[in-house]
Amino acid sequence: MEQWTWPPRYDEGYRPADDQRYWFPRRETMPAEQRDEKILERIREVMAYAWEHSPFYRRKWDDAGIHPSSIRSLEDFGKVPVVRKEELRADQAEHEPFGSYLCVPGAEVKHVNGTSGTTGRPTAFGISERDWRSVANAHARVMWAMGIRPRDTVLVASPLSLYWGSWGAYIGGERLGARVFPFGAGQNGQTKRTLSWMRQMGVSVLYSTPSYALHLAETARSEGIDPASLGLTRMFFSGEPGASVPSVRAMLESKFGAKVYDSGSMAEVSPWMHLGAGQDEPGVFAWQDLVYTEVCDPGTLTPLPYGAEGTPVYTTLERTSQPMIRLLSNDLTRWEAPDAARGRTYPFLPKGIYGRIDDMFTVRGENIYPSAIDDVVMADADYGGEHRIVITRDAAMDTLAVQVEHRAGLASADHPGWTERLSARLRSVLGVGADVVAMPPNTFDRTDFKARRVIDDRALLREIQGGGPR
Ligand code: 8LE
Repeated sequence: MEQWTWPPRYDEGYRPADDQRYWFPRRETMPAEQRDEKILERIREVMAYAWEHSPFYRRKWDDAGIHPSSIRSLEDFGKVPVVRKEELRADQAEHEPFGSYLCVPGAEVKHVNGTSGTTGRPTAFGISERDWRSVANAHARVMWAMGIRPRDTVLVASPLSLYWGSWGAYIGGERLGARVFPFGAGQNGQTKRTLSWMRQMGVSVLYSTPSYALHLAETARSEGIDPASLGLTRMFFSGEPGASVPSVRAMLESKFGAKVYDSGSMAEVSPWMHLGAGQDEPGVFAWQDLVYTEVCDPGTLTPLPYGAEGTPVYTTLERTSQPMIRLLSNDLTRWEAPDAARGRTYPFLPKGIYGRIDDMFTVRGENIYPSAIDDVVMADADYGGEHRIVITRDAAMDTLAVQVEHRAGLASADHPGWTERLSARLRSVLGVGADVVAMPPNTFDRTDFKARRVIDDRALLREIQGGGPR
């Protein structure tokens, strides 16, 4: 049952006893150095496979003077050039519809997903049946680590369309033996209907984005329903920072009275839950035997040691249709060495993924992530449910303003004191001041999916000044 081979083989009939902590005890708890030896073997196999089947990788590595047989250590592997999303997009435009990194005959592609395509050309994911099953098995394993069991009913409350997030959660829950409920999200009036279906079906586990769960809680309140009465025991999230942002996590836990788990990397490297399931604590493990994760310097792209902060670079070890070999995420995180005290001997990302490097901005020399601002304002007792982060250029100096909804019932006489308090807290956390502006409750749109809270006037300014959009 517990095999670890290339290409992957899974026993579809296997399921641990309910009280077993690990789905695959050996793979999850083996000494990390032993696992690394196996990972190197696997990487060599995956690279040899891609070399044989993909003109994209062969060309790329040829240009860099690399052959799979020259990779003799994980350090050697760290020198293999990264793949950027733009390259995948360009390759797909040239080699419709799945790109020359598709390593199986087109007829073997049985599932199509894709990027939403809000920026640039959308990318299609062509997934073979074998890969679909590998992802289902991997996700079942990570969801097991979150404490999800066959007795659970799992509600998928993200869009069931091109988005791999929803399908990954769905097939993982199904493989685990739970009852799965593909309700989706994003249609008119759907949030209220979600609430009534949740109650009727006795949903015990929710999957969505953190923002949508908060929206769901708010909608429940406006319907006179206490979200804690919905009966959720667990909630797991992906798609955006939140589940490992302390105040967002605390808000989710307290509103729903349920345990919160973070997960998620990028759809391209599904099983995307290979970053997932902390130990009833914020943060995620990097399940290295599923997708090998390196944290690299964002400038030089060289791998960084444990303890460092950098950008994750991912390599799928179980994908055969569109394997990703050193895909650059352009996200930011910090990672820690495996610690046997955690049970699973995987590296640990204590704050999960903070956000995208592109979303980071610099005000008076300080690098600021929107998720750090979320953490401060959402921890406040008078926070009303949404906020916006506005960056403007004022006389050649970048300034930061945060418009924050206050809770209903906060007297207007209390607004100045409140905004000053928030401003002081932001200053102490971010190192720069921010103008905080009090806004009435329900000023801003809520999201069914991923939040977009940053309004960057400087980008507009650059565009007007002729630089064009970045
Ligand atoms: C912080 C992982 C998935 C399927 O849920 C997803 O959102 O994939 P997608 O649409 O390719 O978007 C990937 C990006 O979402 C990442 O690069 C990262 O910026 C963000 N993201 C996904 N999960 C998390 C996340 N950011 N924490 C997460 N748990």
